Amino acid sequence: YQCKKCNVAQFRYPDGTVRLRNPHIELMDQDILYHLALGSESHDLVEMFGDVKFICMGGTPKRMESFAYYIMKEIGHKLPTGTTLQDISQYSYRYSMYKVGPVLSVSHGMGVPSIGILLHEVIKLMYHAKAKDPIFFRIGTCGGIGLEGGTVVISDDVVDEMGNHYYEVPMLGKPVRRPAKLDRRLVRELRALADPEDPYETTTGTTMCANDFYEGQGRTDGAFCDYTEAEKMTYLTQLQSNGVKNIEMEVVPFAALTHHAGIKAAVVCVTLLDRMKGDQVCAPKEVMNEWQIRPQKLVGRYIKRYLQTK
Ligand code: R2B
Ligand code: URA
Repeated sequence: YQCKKCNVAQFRYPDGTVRLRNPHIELMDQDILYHLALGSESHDLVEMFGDVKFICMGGTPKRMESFAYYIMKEIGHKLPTGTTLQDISQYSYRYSMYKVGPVLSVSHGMGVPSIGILLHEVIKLMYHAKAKDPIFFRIGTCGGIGLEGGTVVISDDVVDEMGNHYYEVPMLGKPVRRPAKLDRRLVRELRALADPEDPYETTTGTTMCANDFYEGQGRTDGAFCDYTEAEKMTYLTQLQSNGVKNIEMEVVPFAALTHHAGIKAAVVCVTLLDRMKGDQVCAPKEVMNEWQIRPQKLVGRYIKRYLQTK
């Protein structure tokens, strides 16, 4: 059933472990998580990942490595002496994955297909590992609409470029739609963790997921452009009046596939620019690096609180 309060489909086993909506998996001799360089027979997934509680995803391997080190410091996790963090999925040459106690930090690449593949495999990983009530976060970057660069946006609703609230995947030649919904309670909890002393704004709103960075986001600085600056501004203004606060490229499958699996999930992104003022991402590297830590701090605070109250 679907929880009225939090929006999430309750599709887990009573002990909180992840159930798969796929009868084939348990009939297979082994399940190879190809893009993670892991397998249900080649690895003891329960031993390796059974204690995972938080899966944090973001676009780049480097950012997810630094998040792993950041969260290690925050939760006071110690590595065995003489060891460093290892990229568990190193030999997939696709995604990077780091584990720090109950936290997994995984890169998802850019765009819908890339995060879609990762979600299939990470959800199966949680199933094989028998992890209990895992919570998924996407900590990312985005373009803001009427928001200064460096603003943190917690997504409370999700749309695609056509204004749809679902993820549509062609299966066997037919389109299948899955509702793209995020956990409302988690949005409130994250928002409450924003520090009023922070020298930047943390807000909530609708996030639009685009399939392209340039024309798909109404930019005029791509290799091609068939509309005018005025038409672009009309479009962005329209989005703004529909409650869209930011544009990125993964939120629809992220919300839809976690919801379909009955997994609590949230998306926290920092704006790299205000799209009402321009298209080019031109903030200096150091400034951008500081901005990218902001969603990590908020999610880090959530994880820390959660572990302290347990
Ligand atoms: C935000 O940034 C990337 C594009 O630059 C994309 O992955 C996203 O969602
Ligand atoms: N990521 C996006 O998808 N769009 C932006 O404008 C900035 C980052």
